[in-house]
Amino acid sequence: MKMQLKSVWVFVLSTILLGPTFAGNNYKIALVAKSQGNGFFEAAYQGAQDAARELGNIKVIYLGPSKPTAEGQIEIINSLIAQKVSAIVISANDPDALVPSLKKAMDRGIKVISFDSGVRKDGRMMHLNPSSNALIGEKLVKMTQEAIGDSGEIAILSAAAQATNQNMWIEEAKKVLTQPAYKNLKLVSVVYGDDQTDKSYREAQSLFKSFPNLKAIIAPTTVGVAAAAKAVQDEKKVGSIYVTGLGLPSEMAGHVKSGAVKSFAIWNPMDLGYSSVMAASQLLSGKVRGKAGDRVSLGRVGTVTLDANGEAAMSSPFSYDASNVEKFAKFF
Ligand code: RAM
Repeated sequence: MKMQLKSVWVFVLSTILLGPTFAGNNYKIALVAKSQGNGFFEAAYQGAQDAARELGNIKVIYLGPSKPTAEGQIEIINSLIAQKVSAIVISANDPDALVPSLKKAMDRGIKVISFDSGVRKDGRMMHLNPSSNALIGEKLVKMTQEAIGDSGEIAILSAAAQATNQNMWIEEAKKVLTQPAYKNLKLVSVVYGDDQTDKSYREAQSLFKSFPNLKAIIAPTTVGVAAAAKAVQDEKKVGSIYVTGLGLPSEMAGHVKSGAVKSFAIWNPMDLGYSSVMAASQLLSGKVRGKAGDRVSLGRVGTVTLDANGEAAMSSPFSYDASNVEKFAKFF
């Protein structure tokens, strides 16, 4: 009896001193994608599960609306508040529209972090960018120049019109295009495929019709870049129109082989999901509060420091071409 009482006290004391992590409580973290059926987020979910296994005290649930809309995500957020999840890790379809519901979540003690596509500063505790936005913008323009040379008409095929990440990258790419080295690359149109394969494909076809001299499509979305490359192949435009952008090696290998794509880039989406859950767990333990200067450990990926906007970037974009695409296609 004496022994039993002692162990009860040890348990109570360790709970008070060490917090819920060591008291055996499980945290439920919701990973919310822009939409379902997108291989990028499925890969991020795999990484998120790796982080949960490594941490041991976390369960990750994966959700996303059927279409990449803010309304769909708001419904999901409201149900996560009702379920009393511990944290929401979300890639936003709109920087502003989710803020009221995410604020409500934070008021109820739920930790909120955006990853991939950001939420406005007051609607989350921190944001994890995959990479530096400026670097991504530069990479997109450089890959275009490598494909078509110094001059020609180019168009951008984006995801949803309100997507925070694509809009930032487009803004950065436009800045790069004003540099003297790129002055003859003429951006003629920006269109939106909403991260839907069919719509992206049709938007690419309309670009071919509207701009007969088009030489390149930049698609900073894994869904859009694969759909545009397929349209180039189907319409027998390989060699006259090149597609580049951000893609998954597993979805792009065939398009590199066909010649529709010379090169494209991406970061590791599994690492991004892993890092986001690692960051969420630091918010849950109280080690990170989302303040400028906070150092956030991303486990095997490294450590990042939050800037004045409560943001950090995970790594650099990596590019793929015929020399390495097959090798990475096995992973994501
Ligand atoms: C799509 C999504 C995602 C983006 C990638 C590059 O899968 O729009 O948010 O990061 O493309």
